[in-house]
This record gives sequence, structure tokens and C-alpha cells, in this order.
Amino acid sequence: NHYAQLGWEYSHPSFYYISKEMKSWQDSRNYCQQNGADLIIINSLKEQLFTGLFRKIAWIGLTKIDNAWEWVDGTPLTESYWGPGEPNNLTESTKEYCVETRFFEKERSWNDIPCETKNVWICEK
Ligand code: GN1
Ligand code: CA
Repeated sequence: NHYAQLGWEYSHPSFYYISKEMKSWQDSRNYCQQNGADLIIINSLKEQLFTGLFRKIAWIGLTKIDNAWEWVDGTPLTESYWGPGEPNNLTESTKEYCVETRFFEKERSWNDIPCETKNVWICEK
């Protein structure tokens, strides 16, 4: 599964894909899964800074389930890189239950926003 593939970048120990289109969080996740991957799970500052190199606001594999932040592999959030004032669940009507990374705030860049928002996304495998 871990072979070099057009459009995928290697940064030890994973391959990453940054989309050129924009989709909802779930449709983005579906795209990753159809390609043998999932949305990115960020486990270290090195990996967080790597996502900034794409210079895009992009979905990551983090969502709120039963009021707790959870990665797409089912693990709870331990190490986090929220932007200033985030998560704030600002959008009352739809709720901000999905997470994007925003490169312009460097390492502390995550923001919770509604899952239906169309965004670029990052897959990891
Ligand atoms: C955005 O555009 P505004 O300020 O209403 C964002 C929130 C962030 C907020 C602060 C839908 O809200 O999630 O917390 O900026 N909402 C959307 O950065 O992008
Ligand atoms: Ca927010």
C-alpha cells in the first residue's frame, strides 16, 4: 500500500494527499477512504507544521462525537493545535463539529466549523 503515487507526498512515516477540489467533511473523508487512506490524523508538532506547507485551509480527520473530539481512527484528542479562541462552536444553527487546519496561524491553527462547509482536504495513508 505504501508506494509512491502521483499527487501523494511522502513525509515519514506516511503519504499525504492535498485535494485540488473542495468538499464537505464527509465527502472529503469518502474520497480518502476510496483511495486506501483516511483524513489526516495529526499526532505531532512535526506533522502539524507539515500540513502548513500546503498553504491551504483544509479538513483534518477530527470531529466532535457525543461532545468529545475524536480522530477518524476512534482515538480521543490528546495533543491539540487549536487557533486562538478555538474551538468556539461559533455557528449556532449548524454547529461546528468538524475541524480545519489554517496554515496562516502556523502551529496553532485548528478551527471548528460546520461539517457541510466545502473545503480542501488532506488524506493520509
Ligand atoms: C469564522 O466568519 P465568522 O467570524 O463568523 C468561522 C468560525 C471561526 C471564526 C473565528 C463558518 O466565523 O468557525 O471560529 O471565523 N466560521 C466559519 O476565526 O468559517
Ligand atoms: Ca470555530
